[in-house]
Amino acid sequence: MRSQYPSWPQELADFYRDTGCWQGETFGEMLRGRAAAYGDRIAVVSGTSRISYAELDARVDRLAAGFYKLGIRQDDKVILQLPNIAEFIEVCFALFRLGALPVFALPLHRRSEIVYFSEFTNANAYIIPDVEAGFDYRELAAQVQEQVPTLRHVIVAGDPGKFTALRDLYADPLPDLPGPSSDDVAFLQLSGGSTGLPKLIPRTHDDYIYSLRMSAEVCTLDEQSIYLAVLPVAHNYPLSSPGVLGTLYAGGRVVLSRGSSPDEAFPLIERERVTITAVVPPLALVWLDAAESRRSDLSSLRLLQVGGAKFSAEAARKVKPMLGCTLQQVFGMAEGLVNYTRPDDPEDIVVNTQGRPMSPYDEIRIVDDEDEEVAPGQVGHLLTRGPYTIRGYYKAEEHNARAFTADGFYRTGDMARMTPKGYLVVEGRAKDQINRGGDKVAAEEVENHLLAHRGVHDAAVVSMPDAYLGERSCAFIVPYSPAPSPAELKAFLRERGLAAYKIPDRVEFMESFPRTGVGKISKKALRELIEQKQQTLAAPQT
Ligand code: OOB
Repeated sequence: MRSQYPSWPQELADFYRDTGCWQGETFGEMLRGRAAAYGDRIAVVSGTSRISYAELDARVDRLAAGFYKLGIRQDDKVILQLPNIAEFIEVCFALFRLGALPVFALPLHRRSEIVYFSEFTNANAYIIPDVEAGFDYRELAAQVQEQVPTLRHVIVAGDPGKFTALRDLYADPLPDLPGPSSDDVAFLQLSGGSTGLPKLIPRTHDDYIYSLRMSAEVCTLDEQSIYLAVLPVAHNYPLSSPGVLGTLYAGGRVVLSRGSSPDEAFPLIERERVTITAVVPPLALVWLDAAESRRSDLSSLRLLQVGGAKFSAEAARKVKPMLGCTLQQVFGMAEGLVNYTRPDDPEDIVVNTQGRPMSPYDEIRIVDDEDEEVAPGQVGHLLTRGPYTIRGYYKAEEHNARAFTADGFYRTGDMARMTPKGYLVVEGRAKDQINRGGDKVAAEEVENHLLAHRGVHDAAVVSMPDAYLGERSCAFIVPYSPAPSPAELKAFLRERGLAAYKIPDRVEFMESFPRTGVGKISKKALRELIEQKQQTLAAPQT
């Protein structure tokens, strides 16, 4: 079984233990420890409920017992697709305690993604809300279950319909439940991806808890910290950088928000006296705009984290004057490495760089196309290795051989340079991905879906610049005759159950694709083409 989860070589694992990075603690133990230390202090605020550390710990024990009675065991995979509600945290820790692995789906994932995760991980349970943001997840679950009969349990937070109610599972705690050890994989996180099928990232208790500890330290979290989660907490950034788990690690308080608009977030910041929160660049722009016209008191906010996609220096400069708090740029990846600007860094660094690695044991290499290190300060491919960066994706041997160097460095796919002070500046991307305001779209995945349409002879998906999202996606199509319309193609992708953010923002038709010298489609030429065309286009395509 373990070979499905590539791991660190013994020598490095020993090193990370000897240096105290990995401390042999599991998530179950971590929560137990916090409950003992902070008892009645509020750990989680969600809607009208306020849950103390002791209550959270007790509820997690009861839920773990319920999952166990249902038949969920160590190393079982459970697709978790909950929004930002307290149940997300309870389910996570209950599964962690059992040694069952949550697979973190995003709220926007639909049939195509969920069926794939379920089949690929051989999951036996799927946990969903009833209706969220106008979408009935029970209908989605019914469709998924029809296609994947091995998905035995659908568990619903809220009105269960024909499925199992999460609230009915809480049972008397079972003593002596078998649990995982700290070097076991705790969950599977999603990769932003650049391949036809999404890759899954195995993170261990040891490595992830280390990343929480370092994140909490770098962000100077303590028991007084109040973290507001507005981004979907299944994502690595709001989950652990320092996010929900880092805040609980530090004994602080997590405030969960289902929405991220200023209308929802600002009153919560004011009411709960939030000290730190995390946004993606487009959301930062919305908040900056709204700060002027709204009278919410944001004075408690100490740190605004912006990450997931490049934040322009121009917007970065506005954060302090307009929101009254310090900006922290966060450049991270679900595979591991997280870089932060430090709260006491000078303005020049905070505005113009994407931070530096959080751990002294993060190893960074910046190399050319031949894997040779570039001269200091030059732009190159960013490679990394370290105590919380994975050594391979789950069940992806062939891909791993390309995505990692022989000595275990992860090829991030990012183009970056390092300043003399050791800060990274992201200069571009070599991977075939569109970063749509922090939402990652793997071009090949969308191309494969497009190729399934009988009017499509060939397809190439590229990014196009966008003032708000940073990038949007454009699908170039070589059609068969009669050519399908853009609306027809988009509807086709929706019917195939693809998440909405992956559906191309624009569709362009051409007779043949520009090719590179070796005959590959030249995506560079396509990007230039759409950029030129965009400059002459007035209205967006519907
Ligand atoms: C975070 O994680 P992922 O896995 O969704 O995406 C990782 C990729 C990076 O390789 C890079 O291409 C891009 O997202 N990225 C940034 C960035 N932060 C992420 N590109 C430019 N500037 C930044 N600040 O996105 C993630 C995970 C943990 C913490 C923060 C972000």
